Amino acid sequence: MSKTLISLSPPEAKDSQTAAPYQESRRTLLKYLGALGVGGTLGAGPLQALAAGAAQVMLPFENGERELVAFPQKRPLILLTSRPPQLETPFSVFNDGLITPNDAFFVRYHWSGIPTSIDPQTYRLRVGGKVNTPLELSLDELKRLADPVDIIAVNQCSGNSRGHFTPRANGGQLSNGAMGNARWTGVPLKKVLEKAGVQAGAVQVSFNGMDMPPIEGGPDFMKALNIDHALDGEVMLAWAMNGEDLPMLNGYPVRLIVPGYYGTYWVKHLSDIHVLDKAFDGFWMNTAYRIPDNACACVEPGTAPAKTTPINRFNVRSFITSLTDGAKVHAGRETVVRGIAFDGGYGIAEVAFSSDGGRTWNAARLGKDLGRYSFREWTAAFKPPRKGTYELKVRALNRIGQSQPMTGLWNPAGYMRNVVETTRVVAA
Ligand SMILES: Nc1nc2c(c(=O)[nH]1)N[C@H]1C(S)=C(S)[C@@H](COP(=O)(O)O)O[C@H]1N2
Ligand SMILES: [Mo]
Repeated sequence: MSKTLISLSPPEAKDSQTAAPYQESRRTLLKYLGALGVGGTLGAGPLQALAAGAAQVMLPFENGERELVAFPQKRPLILLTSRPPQLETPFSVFNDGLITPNDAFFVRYHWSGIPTSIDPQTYRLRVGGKVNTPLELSLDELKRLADPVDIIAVNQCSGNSRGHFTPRANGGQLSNGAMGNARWTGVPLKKVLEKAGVQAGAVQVSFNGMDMPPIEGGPDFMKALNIDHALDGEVMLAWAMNGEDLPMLNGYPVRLIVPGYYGTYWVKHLSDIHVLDKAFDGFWMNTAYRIPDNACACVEPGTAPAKTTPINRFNVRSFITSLTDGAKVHAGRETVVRGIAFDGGYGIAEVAFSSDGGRTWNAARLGKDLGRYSFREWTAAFKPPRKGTYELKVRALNRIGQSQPMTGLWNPAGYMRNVVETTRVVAA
């Protein structure tokens, strides 16, 4: 299976952006598999190698066996589907640093008709609809349209952690790796829309990328934002991620960045921006990516919501990254536990840590503030007084008082999971 996957979509155009990385990544995979050796241990979060030498992992839920596969420009990542590519970041990566490396960043697509080589010379971004001057911008023109801006922001899939829902929710059975934090460089969408001149009566702006459904009649992946959101100065058209061109699979050459909002809005390979005088009514806004329209975005497990609304901002989440389930610690000795927290852009105010299953909580120490859309590091001292099993929990609070539920909330699509996570460790 891996063989088919890594040879997926070989580059056609020699001068394209993708040619070298495609070859490079084949070598990387071979190197990686070699390095794994017998009994290949990944040291990878809650993941354990399944079989000797096999690049496989076991996610902590039923049917959680997955292959690790290296796609172009990517290190081996957890394979959910190959057509379209859907790759999850091994959780251990989140303990390596607050910024998720480009080659470890998760990948999500809806249709298999993805671009495999894009010529930056002929690429054009079209801006049309209710504007005074429709635009057709080359990549260079876009880069020179305004002073470039940088933002560190988390991109998280609506279905991140879906595999952990009880009862199980339909959709890609992901663990906690469909998220990542990167520094994005580009220009504010506002500047582009101003250049085109938004006409009075504009209501929404729709976004389309270069990928296409492989079957006729399949709804093209398109998203929309309200006009005031599109003009807020923060929504951005990015061409760089952590100081490099966007990887092909993360939206080369340009993608939308919608800070604090679920990844579904972060349209990749952006080709068309359309200003509308009414709400966009495409499938991916009107039917898919909707949540129960109530305060918890949840319903009684197994039931359907009476009313839904488009998914929007992240809720609050936090994770322990330095210890994985089943890890061993020393009784009577202090361990510094570390992790990450984030929310939809209000900023993390507090992180609380418990080593007794949530009976008592202590404030964790917050790390450097990289901006309110970024992962925030936290650390907490943990000194298990005696031998035995300890249930570690972490709970974050944002600046507007939102926190995380102690038991998981449920919705039919398995979106927005943000239960207080539990890590069991053994002191010996
Ligand atoms: N063109 C295009 N953009 C897209 C999608 C897609 O299918 N096609 N999927 C969206 C979804 S649901 C998510 S979660 C993010 C994932 O971004 P990533 O693949 O860079 O991690 O891309 C978004 N942008
Ligand atoms: Mo997503």
